[in-house]
Amino acid sequence: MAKLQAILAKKIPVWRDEIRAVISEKGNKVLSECTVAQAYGGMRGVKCMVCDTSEVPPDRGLLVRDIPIGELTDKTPEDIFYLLCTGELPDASSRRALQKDWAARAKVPAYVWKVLEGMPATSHPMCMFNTGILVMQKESEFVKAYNKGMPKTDYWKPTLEDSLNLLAKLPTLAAGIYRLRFKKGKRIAPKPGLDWAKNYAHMLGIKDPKGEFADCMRLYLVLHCDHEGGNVSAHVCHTVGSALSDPYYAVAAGLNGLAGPLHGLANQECLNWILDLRKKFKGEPTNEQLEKFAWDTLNSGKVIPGYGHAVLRVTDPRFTAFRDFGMKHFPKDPVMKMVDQVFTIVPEVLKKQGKAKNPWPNVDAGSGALLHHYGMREFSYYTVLFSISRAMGMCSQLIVNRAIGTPIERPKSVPTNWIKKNVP
Ligand code: NMX
Ligand code: MLT
Repeated sequence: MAKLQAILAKKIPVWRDEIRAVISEKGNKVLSECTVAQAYGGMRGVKCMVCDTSEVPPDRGLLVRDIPIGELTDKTPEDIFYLLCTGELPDASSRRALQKDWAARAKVPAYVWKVLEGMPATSHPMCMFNTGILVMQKESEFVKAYNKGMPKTDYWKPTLEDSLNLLAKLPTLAAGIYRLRFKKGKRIAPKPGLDWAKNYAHMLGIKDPKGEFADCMRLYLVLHCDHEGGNVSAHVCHTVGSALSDPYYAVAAGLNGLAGPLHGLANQECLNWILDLRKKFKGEPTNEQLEKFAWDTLNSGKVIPGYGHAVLRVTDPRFTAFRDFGMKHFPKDPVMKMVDQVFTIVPEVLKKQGKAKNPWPNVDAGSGALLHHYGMREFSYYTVLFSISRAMGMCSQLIVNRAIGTPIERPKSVPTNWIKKNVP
């Protein structure tokens, strides 16, 4: 991908100088403290890593390279990947170049399908997706160049190459898994000339006479792109990548974290929760019934999926963008209406309960309603969609980290006895 490579080659020496200067000027200054409660509590709020691709200020939500995600909702995933990697939105010719590049690399090797076809018919689509990525590890250009003894300063180049190869194939892989796992018929080949998101929609084979579903896929792939460096999937990917494991290993590792119900799997859980609610009350519940259902969930020791966040303290702008899309295209859809009704009731319930630090909806609270509307009703597939997009964030973080020479991740742990003895 000559254009992206060229712009990175220009920017990377500048980033390296900038970081060297920051470390030399502020290297001994304290960024954050870590209390005993934080060490036991998932390191919440401890500022101890750097991520330049995106940031999540608790009161604003996702900024991709300083641009609020709400201002990027009309972009394509190609725009977003370019922005994540370089800090700039592409011009039309750079966007087209990336589209063409991805299209040229989109074919998934035949051996991948053989492995996936051999998996149990009840395998979770996330397990199939991550297996598909891992099986392709043998293609890694990073491994080849590393084994030849490339200099450290070049690590980012084959990392970019692996990232482009991998990202280009993800829609083909994901669509093939959808059709295989849910018995939708033969795989549909990518169509020349279509961009990443449109091709994905095309290969899924969902009826789309007005092109609205393809636009929904575009939005989906844009909104889930990245969420700074500390979320489970990004952090895992970074840690694995810091051992110089190649992007196939690192991204698959990160996505295994995204497959957890407290992280990306919440989107499947969330729609289930809403549909259970509809089933229980045989249609739209009253506000009182909804409130009681929310309390019953909490009192049974479960979380309300799609609500709360480890960093955010406001309504997630990604939720707002999905809700706006749904309200624009199908305001009367019964599930969409329920997403809205839940939004009016659940934050108040969570506030009353007083446990969750953030009572507001996160990205997963409304995304499933859109897919449900367009006829994609296989909930266990929803996190795969999240994954295709989030792989852009993980890959761009890997590229930047290799470029700036981030060392192996190795924080210090201490035993409980050490804390008892040494912390006054
Ligand atoms: N429903 C019920 N209880 C909650 C919720 C919720 N939605 N959110 C937080 N809490 C509880 C949490 O379980 C904890 O309880 P306890 O003290 O008994 O352990 C307490 O409130 C304090 O938790 P927080 O500090 O507010 O949240 P934390 O940073 O630990 O966790 C999440 C963040 C996102 C894991 C949590 O809010 C949650 O489990 N939400 C529901 C699952 C979800 O929507 N996950 C998707 C997140 C976005 N994504 O895509 O990754
Ligand atoms: C994400 O998009 O990764 C989630 O909102 C989780 C997080 O940021 O912790």
